[in-house]
Amino acid sequence: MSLHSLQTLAYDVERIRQDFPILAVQPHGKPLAYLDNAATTQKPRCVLDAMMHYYTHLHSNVHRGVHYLSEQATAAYEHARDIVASFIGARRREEIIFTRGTTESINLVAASWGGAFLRPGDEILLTVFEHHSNIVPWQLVAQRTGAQIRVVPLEPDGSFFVERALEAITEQTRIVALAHVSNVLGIVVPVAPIIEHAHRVGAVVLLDGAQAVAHMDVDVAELDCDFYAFSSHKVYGPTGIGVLYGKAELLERMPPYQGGGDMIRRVTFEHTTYNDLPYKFEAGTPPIAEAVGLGRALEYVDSIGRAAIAAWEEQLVASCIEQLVQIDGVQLLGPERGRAAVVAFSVEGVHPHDIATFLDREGIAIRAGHHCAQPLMDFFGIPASSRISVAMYSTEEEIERAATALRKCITVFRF
Ligand code: 7TS
Repeated sequence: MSLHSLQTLAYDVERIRQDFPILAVQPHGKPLAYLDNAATTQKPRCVLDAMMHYYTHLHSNVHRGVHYLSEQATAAYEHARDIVASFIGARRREEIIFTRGTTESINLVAASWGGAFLRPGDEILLTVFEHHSNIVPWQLVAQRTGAQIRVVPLEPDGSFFVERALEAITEQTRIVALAHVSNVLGIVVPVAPIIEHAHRVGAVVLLDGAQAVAHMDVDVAELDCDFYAFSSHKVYGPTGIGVLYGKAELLERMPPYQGGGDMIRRVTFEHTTYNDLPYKFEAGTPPIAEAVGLGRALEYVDSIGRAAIAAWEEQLVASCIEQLVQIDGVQLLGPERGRAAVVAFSVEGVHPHDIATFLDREGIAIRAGHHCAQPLMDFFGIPASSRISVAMYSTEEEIERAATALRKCITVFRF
């Protein structure tokens, strides 16, 4: 028996589901099938408890008081940083910066690194499947600096060829910013050769890990990426907090992103000196309870096991694709293999919003829209698509319910 089958045999999804109180909600009187996990994941009770415990026992502001609660809060906040560092394999805790989410992490790099180091004629390399949050910050900094945006195209069958990315990296490339996992195509991008080649020409690499960290092992030191961004709420943690990993030597050379309390060492009206990493990039009172919640979420993920979760989700995605491609008129976006927890599709003659609304009446939550990837929708020549995305608590039964409801929906709506 393969390691995968052994892992999924041992996987007790019903026990895991017990940890997520929200899964008991019954939309329209139907059992909830929450299949919109790429938008955000649900939270296990231990995360909610950790945040409640923080507010009922530890809360104060961090890094500024000598009193008991301030020390407790600071310890809890900084412990969360250690958990994050260890979760993504950062060598040093100062390389972990807490932000509001993936979006802010990317904006930070674009504004600070981009603002300081990009010059007219420099190239920023993106891919056609980037989320808007990995496009617009680069457009803003390109306008400011005169740098150019270049885009790695896709093959018509939706697959992404590493060769295309390698070809697009030139002597002018200063940064390659790309999704580790696409939130529409679901593909796990083979980033290693891209990172290696980018480094050869002296470019840095930012990976948008928003759709990766909940579904696979991520080791930033092994990847050797320069920046890695992700959001807590997509990995079972609270909203309002995210992470930017950056190599210390780069972060040291970058100017602050925002000014305010905590990020300074000494302020006069004439001159300000900045705090050490990571505080130089954490202006103002940070999301303390959220950091505690995120830390607990990552511990929870590791208590289930990332390999076990990946194996479970892989089976669900394979089954989902198998069922969808058999439905007349369903067009899968992206390749059938090499993907993480996301399955987007279009249906000939039926609008994605009608599909999502129809499924909602059955208690099934899926996403319909452009998924904040309008350039990719343009590439496929469609305004929107539907998307099923799974998490550690998803079940085969939920996938079957979605496929059955989709079949029913198509017969109702197509004429
Ligand atoms: N990058 C990718 C690849 C994403 O999927 C998302 C959110 C973001 C960045 C932005 O993350 P945020 O937490 O800062 O908002 N993606 C989605 C989605 O696919 N549906 O809703 C949000």
